[in-house]
Amino acid sequence: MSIARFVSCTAVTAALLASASVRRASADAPAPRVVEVTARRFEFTPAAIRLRKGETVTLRLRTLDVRHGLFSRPLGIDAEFEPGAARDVTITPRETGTFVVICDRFCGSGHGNMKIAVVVE
Ligand SMILES: [Cu+2]
Repeated sequence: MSIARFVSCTAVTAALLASASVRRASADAPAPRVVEVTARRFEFTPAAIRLRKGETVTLRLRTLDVRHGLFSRPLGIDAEFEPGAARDVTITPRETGTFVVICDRFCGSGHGNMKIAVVVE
């Protein structure tokens, strides 16, 4: 094997190893913490959630009765979920503060009270 060919093979091997380790790193990344959120007329459980700024979290949304929504512009949440299936919404809060997350699908007379206080620390 010529020197040039050896160097070329070594470079290709190094590149393959580097890309393999990048793939492995992302595959090994811990799964986001899952926060279960249950909706029913006219409340969410839990009514308050604490998150950490920069932490990726999956909100697993379920409804016990009718279709509900979950909306917060600052947190980037805009989801609708129906009976019979969980809906996952993954977010990474970028700002600290307290955010009011609302149901934005009309679900009855108490709909306006459906809120979650999300505290990002
Ligand atoms: Cu509602």
